[in-house]
Amino acid sequence: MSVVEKTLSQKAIDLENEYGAHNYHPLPVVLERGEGVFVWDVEGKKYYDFLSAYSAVNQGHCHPKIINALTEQAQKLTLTSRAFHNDILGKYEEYVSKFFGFDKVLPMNSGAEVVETAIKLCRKYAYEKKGIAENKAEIIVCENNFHGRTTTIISFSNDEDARKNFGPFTDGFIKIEYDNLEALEEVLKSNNNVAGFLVEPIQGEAGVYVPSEGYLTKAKDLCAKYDVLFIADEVQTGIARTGKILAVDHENVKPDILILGKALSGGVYPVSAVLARNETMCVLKPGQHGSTFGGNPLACAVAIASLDVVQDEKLAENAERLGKLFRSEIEKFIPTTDLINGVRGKGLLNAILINDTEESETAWNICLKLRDNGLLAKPTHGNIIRFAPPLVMTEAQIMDCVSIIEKTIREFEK
Ligand code: IF1
Repeated sequence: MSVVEKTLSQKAIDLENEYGAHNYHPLPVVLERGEGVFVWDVEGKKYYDFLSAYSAVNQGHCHPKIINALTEQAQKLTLTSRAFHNDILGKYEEYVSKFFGFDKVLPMNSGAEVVETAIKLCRKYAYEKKGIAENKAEIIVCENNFHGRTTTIISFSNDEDARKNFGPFTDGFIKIEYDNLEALEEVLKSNNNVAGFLVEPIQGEAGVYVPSEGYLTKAKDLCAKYDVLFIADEVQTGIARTGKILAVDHENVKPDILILGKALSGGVYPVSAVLARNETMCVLKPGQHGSTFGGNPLACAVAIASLDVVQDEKLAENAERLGKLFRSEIEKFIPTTDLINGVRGKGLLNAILINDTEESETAWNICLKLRDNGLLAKPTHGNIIRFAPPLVMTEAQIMDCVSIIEKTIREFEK
């Protein structure tokens, strides 16, 4: 190769830069293949994936059972729209409803779509079943939330990058501090127009912020007391990621509305879902909500296989066990370095806190070094690195990853 010739990676990056919108700042690595907990770049270098596409690939890359379900269904029937029935939608709806213990499901595609769907459902329920005056419904949300990118969802974000110059915004949201029950009750007590409380059981984008023990139980109780729907966004925390099938299961909380996406398809295809009891879901009548691709045969086949894998391979139990091991290993390491302030998380959704400012480049530079050492992760904010490997990881592999992380931090100290 002559010195002027570009690497395959650089060519791919240049193409994205030239022809793609610049709405992302990816880590410079170009992947072409994935299998289980590993991905390979175009030069053939192998990495541990420690992001799992933001917890979409919980079942591991290209899981053979899921890929089989996809290819088999793809050769039979892919899309009918909801103008007609198809022979797998009902099967999937029964499977997913029973799997999570709800009466009914409403299938969509992306995470943002199901957050939108939940908001619409919650509002409609408030007007038609609770008697809130039209256009007066309010939904309580939390500071530093991340629920997606639509105009309505960013209306209640407090991330300036996500909001700036995208207005005008949607009204009807009240923001309170996360993990603060007094703030929640204060609003519930003083405002009769509250229809719902939308919350992430662990705040992912905020830096894997785990609320105090009992927060979700008490928040749910408060919602019940004031007749307000408790809406759990488990797009990132759901499907075994935190060591239980749902993160709310750690506190035995049953949401009134459950929002799922990402790993519902094992990262193979966009599949998302809203689940609720009959009384709530039945406010939606034909023509009032929908999606061309929502509930399509491919999505149904993929989602059934993805949930089968979670159950058959006991991924929740594995995440719980390996998560504890990971945090205890990192905790042992922390006193030996000045670079890490702490580790937190649940199951295999974890973050390490870097001893530097939010504006610093330290976490980014550590991620570049981790990449060089064969492990891919991405900072959230300048001083937090999220660690979320596929849940099919083995104990030996996670110990290998711990040593890569420790070695990288050591190199960094020099
Ligand atoms: C991106 C973060 C993770 C989510 C929750 C809904 C959605 C998401 C709790 C919307 C999406 C993604 C989107 C992704 C980055 C990523 C993310 F860093 F931004 F916060 F996972 F932590 N509810 N989260 O986390 O789902 O419409 O994207 O399918 O590139 O924006 P979507």
